[in-house]
Amino acid sequence: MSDDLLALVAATDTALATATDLRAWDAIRVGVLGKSGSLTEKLKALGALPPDQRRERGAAINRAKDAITAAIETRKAALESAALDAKLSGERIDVTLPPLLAPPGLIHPISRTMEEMAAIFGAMGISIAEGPDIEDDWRNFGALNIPAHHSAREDMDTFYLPGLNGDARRRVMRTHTSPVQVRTMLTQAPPIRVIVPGRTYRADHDATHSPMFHQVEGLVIDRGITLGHLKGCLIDFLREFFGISSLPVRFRSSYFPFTEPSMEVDIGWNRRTGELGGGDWLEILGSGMVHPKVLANCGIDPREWQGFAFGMGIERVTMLKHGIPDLRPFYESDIRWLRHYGFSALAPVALHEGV
Ligand code: 2U9
Repeated sequence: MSDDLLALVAATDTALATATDLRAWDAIRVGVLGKSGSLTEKLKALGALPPDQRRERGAAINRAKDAITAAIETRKAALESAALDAKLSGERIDVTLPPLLAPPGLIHPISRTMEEMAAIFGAMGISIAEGPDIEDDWRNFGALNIPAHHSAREDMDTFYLPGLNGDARRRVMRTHTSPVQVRTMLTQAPPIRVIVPGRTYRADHDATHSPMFHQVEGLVIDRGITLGHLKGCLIDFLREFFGISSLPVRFRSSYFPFTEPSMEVDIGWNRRTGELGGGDWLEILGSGMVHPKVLANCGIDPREWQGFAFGMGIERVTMLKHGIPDLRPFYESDIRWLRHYGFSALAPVALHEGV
């Protein structure tokens, strides 16, 4: 390469090194390779050379052009990457801020009720247990003192599934969350204090029944547990949950195979207006002292340990608390319904504010 071309390559390198932005870089590119650029002018001058010098000079100019083009592209990539880094470091995003344009997501009333229950019972020292939706016959019925051919099995309109991998025993979609308490007793030594919120299934479908609904059940086992503990726990829960400190609560004797004695629990409400606290009674949950046979079935000695249990429908208490008139929209994912009855994700349950 001749001296003038070497000098041009070196001068371009020096100029590129001093270019600090893409505008300065482009001015250098145009000054060398543009229509009237210094290298373009040298190409134009080729025509004036005698043919024997033209070929050698042409090849040398092309080599210089290749070197200059490579230097220009390398510098461009470096400047672009520096510009991107500068832009990104100036654009810090606070991902914890609520979205400005999209409407915020809402918490479904079922989830909200479960969270409120977790907070209220949690403050009493009761924790949450979970288990599978598909169970075996023994955990859903047998262990709970509901023998084969017992009417409770028909009452619950059970969905059955065939056994797995050639197992002849049919499986059941759990008709209540009680099998989770059975699992808890079989795997944990007492004392036990759990609530079990979750999906349950019964072959029932009309305006007030859904084949899938939600329950929360509770189980407290310790030495010397009495009906007094059951009553105190449930009265406190109901008054806290409905936000009425003087809510009337009544215990009425009943029958369940898994508890003895058993009680239905009613709260005061106004039959005409639906308002809570009034002079009529509304059944809201079931409860009782865990049947000694159930404790024994689950490996717990009923002479040493006693317990109480309760169960309620989550949809039912949610409808009552918020004046929701119809069960069906709970499962329809209609955004208009959710906007009306949903809860802000940014205002989670806070016991000290009341739930
Ligand atoms: C074990 C021992 C005892 C759970 C209980 C009820 C009473 C009850 C119903 C209320 C409305 C279900 O959603 S509902 O249809 N539940 O009345 N449930 S005592 O007793 C248990 C559970 C597990 C091991």
